[in-house]
Amino acid sequence: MLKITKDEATLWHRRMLLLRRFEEKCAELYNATKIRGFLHLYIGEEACATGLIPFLKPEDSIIATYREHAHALLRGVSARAVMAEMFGKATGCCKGRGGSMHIFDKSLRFFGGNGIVAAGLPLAVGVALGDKMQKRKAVTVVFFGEGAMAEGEFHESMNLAKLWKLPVLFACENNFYAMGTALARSESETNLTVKAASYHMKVRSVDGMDLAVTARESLAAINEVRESGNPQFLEFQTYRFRAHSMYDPDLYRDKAEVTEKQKRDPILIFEQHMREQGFNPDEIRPQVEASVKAEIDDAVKFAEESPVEEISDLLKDVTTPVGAGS
Ligand SMILES: Cc1ncc(C[n+]2csc(CCOP(=O)(O)OP(=O)(O)O)c2C)c(N)n1
Repeated sequence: MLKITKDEATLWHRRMLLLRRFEEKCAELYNATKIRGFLHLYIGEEACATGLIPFLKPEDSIIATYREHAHALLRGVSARAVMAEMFGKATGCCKGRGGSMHIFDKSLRFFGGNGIVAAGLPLAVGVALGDKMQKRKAVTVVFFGEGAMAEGEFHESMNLAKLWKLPVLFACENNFYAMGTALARSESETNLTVKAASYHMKVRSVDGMDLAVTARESLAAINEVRESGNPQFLEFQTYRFRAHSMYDPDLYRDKAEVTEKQKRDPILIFEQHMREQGFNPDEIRPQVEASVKAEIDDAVKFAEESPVEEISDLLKDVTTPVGAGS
């Protein structure tokens, strides 16, 4: 791992701890029925987005899936705006109309949050095409699960991105399960980089549990996409520690498998790196935990106290098809 300072180590450590604690709080609030609808947690996968998003520039764009709370927070959507959105409150980033799966912030070029598997890929191609046509030198990153690679949209998007030379970084978060379906049960080719390489773009497959690796490889990929203006494919091999969603009884995998994978918790792996660099995480952690807790408590209080949207605003921002109604 590259040498980093104590302040840098603390910052990266805090980023992952914020995501972990934020989502643990979301699970608690979901069970208390404060958060309704669907809720998909990213717990276990934190090193993927944490190793990538901080390296993006303001002019770059991000598109994610329904498992996107972490991505939004890392991009700078405030914990208040994300939490209020999940509560369905008017102060949420989408006025409470989107909920957990549709976190969106145009000002940060964070274009969702999307409930449809693989739907973010063609959106990313469109955003990158728009940038290219308007001569803006920017990178579009699209995050998706390996389940999206069994969809036609994956192939159409990869094909057009390469054919039209678009600066898209296809970032696959391979947690080896698409809902209850293990990779080998849904893919004839389980080596995802083989599929991606058939589109003649540079591919990488990296350990998605080790922040030192995800950060190094993501930075390289982002720089190369920016400089070349061409797409690339980056696979993070990762694992989700929680069920697919809060509704999922998680019966398709052995508990022993989950326990085994939890030994490679990305936060613990990073703490080991901290020790190797001469910093004691046990000394740093209490302060970081306290500041993370304060940020989350503030977000929950804000969401609790915020109003829901006025009924009179129900049709505001709703597009009426031409010719419909009177
Ligand atoms: C087009 C489409 N088909 C099916 C679903 C139902 N569905 C929701 S999540 C999911 C699994 C997706 O797995 P993956 O892409 O690997 O992402 P992960 O949930 O593992 O992050 C499926 C099949 C959907 N939302 N959209």
